[in-house]
Amino acid sequence: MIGHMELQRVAQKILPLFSVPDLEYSIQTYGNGHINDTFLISSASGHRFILQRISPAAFHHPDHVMDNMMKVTSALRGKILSRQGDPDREALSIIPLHNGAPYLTWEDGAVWRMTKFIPDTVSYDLPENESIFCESGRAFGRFACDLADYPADTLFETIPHFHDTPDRLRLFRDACQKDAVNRAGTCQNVIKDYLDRAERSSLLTGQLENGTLPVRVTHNDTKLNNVLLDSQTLHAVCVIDLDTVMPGLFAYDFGDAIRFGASTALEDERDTSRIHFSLPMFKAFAQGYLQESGNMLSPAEIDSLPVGAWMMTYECGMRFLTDYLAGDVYFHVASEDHNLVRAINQMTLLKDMEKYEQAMSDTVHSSTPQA
Ligand code: ADP
Ligand code: GN1
Ligand code: MG
Repeated sequence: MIGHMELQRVAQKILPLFSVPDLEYSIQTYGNGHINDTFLISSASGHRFILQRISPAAFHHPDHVMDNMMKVTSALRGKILSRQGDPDREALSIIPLHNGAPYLTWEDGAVWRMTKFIPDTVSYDLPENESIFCESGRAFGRFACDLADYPADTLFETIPHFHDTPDRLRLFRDACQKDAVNRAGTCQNVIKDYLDRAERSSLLTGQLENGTLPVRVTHNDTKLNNVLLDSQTLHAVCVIDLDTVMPGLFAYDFGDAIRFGASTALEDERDTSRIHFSLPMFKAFAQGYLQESGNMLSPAEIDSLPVGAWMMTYECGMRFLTDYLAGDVYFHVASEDHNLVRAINQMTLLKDMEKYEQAMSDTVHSSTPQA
């Protein structure tokens, strides 16, 4: 893995190749993403940009990521303009290189891209109140509507089988068996918790395969910190982190947002007594999401939303545990047991969530606008 100093050095070196107005910029690491390397680029005259190295560990075809990103941002800009919005604030804007190319491929093969920094916004790792989470629901609901007429089959699958939970289970079983860095012995209980739930892993993929649930254009990584809110009004401004926009199910987007934001604790909280499922937060997100998108969801899709919450929590926890067993090759980690802590955290949340299945179902039905 490339070190931090080396990344800064490359960032410094490639900066003049991008079409930015000033000659001198400071570079600082930015944000709390687990995948890409993100830098804030600022000049004395006040120009700011986001420079990112797309993670080669996560994305094996960064050209596909950029192709999707260009298509999706252009479609979103069209929708934003048609409702008299501000496309430079409500959508990501790609800054090309001086030679017109939309991104840079560095000598080691890694892809770097630049976007306009969207000023006067905040992103949260935990919703401070229900209205913040409701706004995030609105943002993803609007995102779903804005891309509803976009042909999903023209987008690349930037990570094949990304939310194919049975496939994630297969990779998890492989990692348990290989036990590449001799860690399986230390976490048998949590491994068992995940394996005990294997039977439910195909609930969504089964309905996708038999046509009960339609393929949609989805974001697939709907964490609260992938939405920027206006720092004054706290209204949702822009959905970011478009690397995994591809064909998927609405249940994935709804579910992943719930997994992250309807927990009373951060994803890497170690003290399991602090981790609970929050039904009020679930309600807030469901209301925001369904107010915006409810009219276009089929009855089967509405029914699938609580299943999505369960599935995304199960799947993400299993992905953390798989990465722990493989020696931390995918997610950024800050300590040796970071991925294990996250996997235990997600399992704790999942067990609590399992008590609320009926309440979740009642909530999505009562939050859906009547036709
Ligand atoms: P990752 O895939 O690693 O999560 P993101 O694209 O989500 O990377 O970026 C990481 C963080 O950087 C975001 O959570 C957000 O706080 C910030 N960020 C990214 N793009 C922008 C932007 N255009 N304007 C302002 N902040 C941004
Ligand atoms: C990653 O990129 P970021 O930090 O927004 C991951 C998601 C996980 C999430 C868990 C491309 O999201 O799938 O749910 O971490 N993104 C990718 O925090 O794997
Ligand atoms: Mg992100």
